[in-house]
Amino acid sequence: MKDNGENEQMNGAESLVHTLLANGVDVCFTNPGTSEMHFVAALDHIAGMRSVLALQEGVATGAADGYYRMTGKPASTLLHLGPGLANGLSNLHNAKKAGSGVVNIIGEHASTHIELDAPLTSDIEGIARPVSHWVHTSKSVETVGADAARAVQAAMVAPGQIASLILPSDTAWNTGGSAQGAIDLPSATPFDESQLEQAARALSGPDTLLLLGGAALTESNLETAGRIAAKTGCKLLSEWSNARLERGAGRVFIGRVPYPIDIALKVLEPFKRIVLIGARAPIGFFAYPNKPAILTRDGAEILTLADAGADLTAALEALCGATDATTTAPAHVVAAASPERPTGRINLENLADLIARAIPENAIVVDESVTSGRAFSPATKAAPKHTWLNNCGGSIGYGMPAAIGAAIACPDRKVMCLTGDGSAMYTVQSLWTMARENLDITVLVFANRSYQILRGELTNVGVQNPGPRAIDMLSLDRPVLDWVQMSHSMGVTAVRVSECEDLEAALADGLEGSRPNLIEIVL
Ligand SMILES: Cc1ncc(C[n+]2csc(CCOP(=O)(O)OP(=O)(O)O)c2C)c(N)n1
Repeated sequence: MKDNGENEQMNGAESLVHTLLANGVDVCFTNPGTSEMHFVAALDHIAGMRSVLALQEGVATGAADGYYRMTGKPASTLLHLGPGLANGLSNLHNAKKAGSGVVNIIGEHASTHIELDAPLTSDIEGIARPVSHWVHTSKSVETVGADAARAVQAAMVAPGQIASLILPSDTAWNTGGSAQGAIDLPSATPFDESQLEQAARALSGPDTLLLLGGAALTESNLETAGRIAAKTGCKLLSEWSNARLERGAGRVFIGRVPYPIDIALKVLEPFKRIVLIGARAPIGFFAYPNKPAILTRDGAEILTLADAGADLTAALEALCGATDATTTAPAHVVAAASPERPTGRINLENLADLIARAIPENAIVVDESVTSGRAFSPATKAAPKHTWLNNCGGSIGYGMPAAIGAAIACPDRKVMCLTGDGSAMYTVQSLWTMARENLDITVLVFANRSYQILRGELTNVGVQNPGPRAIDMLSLDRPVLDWVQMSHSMGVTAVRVSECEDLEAALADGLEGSRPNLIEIVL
């Protein structure tokens, strides 16, 4: 970093880059424009920031989400004014719901230019606010460094927040910038100790549930939960969407509250008392005519011991002590097992088995498989140890971008990206970034050539016997999407398979190398 004497010469963009680096933000997922050129120039001559170009902003913001989940520290994004930010909103929404920290740097016109209402002028703060916990526009070059430090601080509020720093181009190009060194980062808030005794008393027997989410799902926290379950007889479940779940042989298995409303109601019906640690009380993903929105039984007693921003390890350990379970062996520890080798035409059951057989030790699995993945959780539970990432905001197009962020965060781990064909089309440009950065990602595209889930949802909302026009709006087969050609055109090798033997061979090939590759699975 330049010393104080040289700060006189530092422009705002340089003070921003130095400050981000000093505060541990050393990756930038970027799609810049003219108003961000000084930031680009600063990245060019200040060493230390890995800059990753994305061809659509949703790729950049989704990658920042995946990166935070795997490192626990924010990446930055560089976005071009209001429209560039707007393209990235969907995956910022997902990141916000996942509790991921992201530092968005959004270019703005020079302050003297805004009043002229040029074509790209927009209400950037207004666009940023719904997906951000913290929004600030730098007022002058002198404050850019301090503003950037506050942005990192805001992004690190547990479990992780979205910080959006808007940088007018004159604050970037003017000199007089001052870099801020490392600042204190916030720590998690304490859990609610006043609920501890009641929570410990509440858990007893199979009609009681310990429901976990967020940072409660690490390997060691799950082990603590397993001890509590063994001692009290309570059931364990996680939320439907988990930002990061550690699973596999040797770990405590935890199921998820199911997505389909009728099944979720059935699974939750038995529980009279529920203790929440890092999770919210279960609600329906959507409202459906004549179905409840609250998924727990009437009169269920629900206690929140710790919300997502609290110290969840401390909460679990305290609960373990209060239930006298500290020396109890954990329940639900999974023994290693592998399904039989399937053969013949691929269907949803043998697909799950093939994936379970292929997951490498220590892999990261990014899951946006939608209906094709309904059997994956039970089938893969005894695979070698791995990390599973779900889409937490329900806005599709998160999978391939999050896989990029995870691969950049963990270059020594294999990443498998499981995605529906409909979902993958939203951020298909991800393939180009995977190729350019030579990331170790194997993408499995489930080509059922339809928005299959919505066919089921038609029935769920009470539409009987949908006609051809309704079905046509949910069909992707006119024309058929050619994933092999698309992938090749962006520099990623690809194969198409429809038989188990071919998928098995393609997975072995793809996972053996360290280059990105794609397998189109025709269902
Ligand atoms: C941004 C966004 N647009 C639309 C939707 C509605 N939606 C939910 S699932 C889905 C289709 C998913 O298709 P695909 O990934 O092929 O999975 P499948 O349903 O076929 O299993 C759509 C369009 C959404 N969730 N998010």
